[in-house]
Amino acid sequence: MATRMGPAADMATERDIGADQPGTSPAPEPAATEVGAPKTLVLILGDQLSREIAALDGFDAGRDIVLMVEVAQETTYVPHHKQKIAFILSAMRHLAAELTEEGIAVDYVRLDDPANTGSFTGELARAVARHSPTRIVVTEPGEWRVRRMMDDWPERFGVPVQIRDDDRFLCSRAEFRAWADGRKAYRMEFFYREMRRRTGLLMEGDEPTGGRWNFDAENRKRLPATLTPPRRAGVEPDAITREVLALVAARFPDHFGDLDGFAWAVTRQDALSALERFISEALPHFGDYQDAMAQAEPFVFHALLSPYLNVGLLQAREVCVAAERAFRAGQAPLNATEGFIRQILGWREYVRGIYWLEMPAYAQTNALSAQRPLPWFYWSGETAMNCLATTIADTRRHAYAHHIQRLMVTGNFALLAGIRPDEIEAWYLAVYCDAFEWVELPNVHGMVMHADGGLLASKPYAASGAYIDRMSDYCGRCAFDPKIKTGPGACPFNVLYWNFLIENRATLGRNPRLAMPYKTLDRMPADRTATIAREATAFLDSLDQAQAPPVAGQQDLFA
Ligand code: FAD
Ligand code: DLZ
Ligand code: SF4
Repeated sequence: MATRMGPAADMATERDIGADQPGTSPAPEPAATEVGAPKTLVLILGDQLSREIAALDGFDAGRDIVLMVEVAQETTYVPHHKQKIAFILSAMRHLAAELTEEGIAVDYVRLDDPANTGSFTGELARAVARHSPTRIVVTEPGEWRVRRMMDDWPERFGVPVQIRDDDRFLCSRAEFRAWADGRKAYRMEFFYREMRRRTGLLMEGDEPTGGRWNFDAENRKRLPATLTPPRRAGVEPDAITREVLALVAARFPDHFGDLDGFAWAVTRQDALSALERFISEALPHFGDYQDAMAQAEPFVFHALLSPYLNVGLLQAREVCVAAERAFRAGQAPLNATEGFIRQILGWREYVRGIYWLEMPAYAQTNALSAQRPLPWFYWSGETAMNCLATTIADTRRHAYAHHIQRLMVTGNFALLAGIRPDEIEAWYLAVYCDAFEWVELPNVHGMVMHADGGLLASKPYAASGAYIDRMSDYCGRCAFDPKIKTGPGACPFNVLYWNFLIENRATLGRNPRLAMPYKTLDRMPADRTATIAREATAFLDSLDQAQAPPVAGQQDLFA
C-alpha cells in the first residue's frame, strides 16, 4: 500500500494553513543549529497525543519546548462523561512522561495547579511569559470552536503562530475540497471508492478486491444465542491513571457516567495491543454482526478503537493496513475486512471532510424544524423503552455504545421525536469517550437528524420498532411490543415512525428513497392515520412533561 495517497500525493500539503487564515501568520522553519535560531513553543492538544503529530516536525530538543495544558474550559464546554475526561487527561500525562523521558522539555500544566487560568488562551499567555518563545507551533485543532480561539493569538501574544495541517488523516482538507468541488451532493460511497483507489487498500490493480466495492448486504445478521463475542481487552489503570481517576471523581462528581471499570488504554503501546487483539479476535466476525445489538453484549464484535484513533494513540492508516494484512493472511473474511476499512477510510475521513468544508454554517441548519427539548431520560436512562434504557445504561457504564445503538436507538428516537439538533448534539458530544465535534457533528446533525437537508445522507435513517426487533434481543425484555402498531402495549417507535413521515411530508415526501413508505402511508385509511397522529402526540407530550432542562453547568442534574 502507498504511504501517501497516489494521485493526490504530489499536492501541496497544508503545513502552513495558518498563513492564509485570518489572524495567524506564517513562521519560517528554523535552521536546526543556528545561534539565535527561533525558540519554538509547541502546543500539543489533548486529542493530538501522537509522537508523529505535525507540530513536532523539526522539533529541536536542545532549544524548543512542548506545552500541554489541562484546562477547565475543555473539561466542561459540554458536561463530558467522567471516563472521557479521565481518558484524555491520563493519556496526556502519559505522553508528557514519555516525551520527558526522551529528553524533551515538557511544560505541563495540571488541572489542579492553583495558577491555572482554565483556558488554552490563558495558559498559552502564561507560557509565553515563562519561556519567551520566538514562535508558537500547533497542529490545527479538531474543532471549529478551538480554531476560532486561535485567531487572535499572534496579536495577543506578539509572536507568530504557525498552525500546521493535521496529517493524521488519509485525506487532507484540501484534497476533500477538491473532491467535493462542483458536486451537487456528497455521497460517502463515491468518496470511499476514490479513497480505495488513492490508497490502494483492498485493490487488485484498478479493481476492488473481490470484484465489489461494498459487501454490506452480507453484514446484517442478528447475533445468534450460540455465539459469544470476545471479552473486552481492558487495561488495568496504572498509578498515573489512578491519580487522574481520583481527580476526576473529586472534581466532576456530578458529570454523567461511571468511573468504575475504567479500562481504556492511555498509551500507544496499550492501544496497539488493543488493535492486535481486535484484529485476531473480533475482526473475523465484525462484518456479519456489524448491525447486531444484544442486551448482554454492549461491544458485540466492534473494535473500540475510536477513542485511540481520535486522540492520536493509533493512526488510521496503520489500523486499515492491519485489517488488510489479516485478510491477505486468510485470518479475516472479505466482508468483515471491507466493512471495517470502509468505516475508517470511508466514513471517518468523509465526515471530517464535510465538517471542515461546511462549518460553521453546518451546525446552524435545522431542515426538519425539530424543536422538542431533549427528554430527561437521555441523562437518567429512566424509560420503559428497553432499547433506549439499555443503550443509555451501556453509555453511562462504558462511555461507549456501538454504531447501531447510536444510530438506530438513541439517534432514531431523537429523529422521530423531533428533538432539537443542538440539544441532541450536545448530548452525543458529552457522553462518548470518542466524541469530538469534527466527527460527532456530521454523524448527529447529518446522519441521524437529517438537519442538513440531506447533504450527508440521501435519506433519514428512520425506522419503526420492527428494525430494532430484527437486529436485537431488546424487545423480548421490553414493556412494549414491536408487533403492536397502535393502542395499549404498542412500541412507541411504531406510531412515532409514521407520525414522523406525516409531519415531514412537505420536506421528505418527494424523496425517491422514501417513495415506498409514503406509498404505504397513502394507502392507510384516514382513521388509522388519525389514530397514529393522536397517539404520537400524546406520547410526545408525556415526554415533554417528564423532561427537565439538561443545562451544562447545572451539574447536580447529571448525578
Ligand atoms: P467500529 O464499529 O469497530 O468501527 C471501526 C472504526 O470506524 C471506529 O473506531 C471509527 O473510527 C470508524 N467509524 C465507524 N463509523 C464511523 C462513522 N459513522 N463516522 C466516523 N467514524 C466511524 N465516532 C466517533 O469517533 N466519535 C463520535 O463522536 C461519534 N459520534 C457518533 C454519533 C452518532 C449519532 C453516530 C450514528 C455515530 C457516531 N460515531 C462517532 C461513529 C461510530 O458510531 C463510532 O466511531 C463507533 O461506534 C466507535 O466504536 P468502534 O471503535 O467500536 O467502531
Ligand atoms: C476533551 C478534552 C478535555 C476533556 N480536556 C482537555 C484538556 O484539559 N486539555 C487539552 O488540551 N485538551 C482537552 N480535551 C481535548 C480538546 O477539547 C480538543 O483538543 C479540542 O476540542 C480540539 O479538538
Ligand atoms: Fe424498543 Fe419498541 Fe423493542 Fe421496546 S418494543 S425495545 S421500545 S423497539
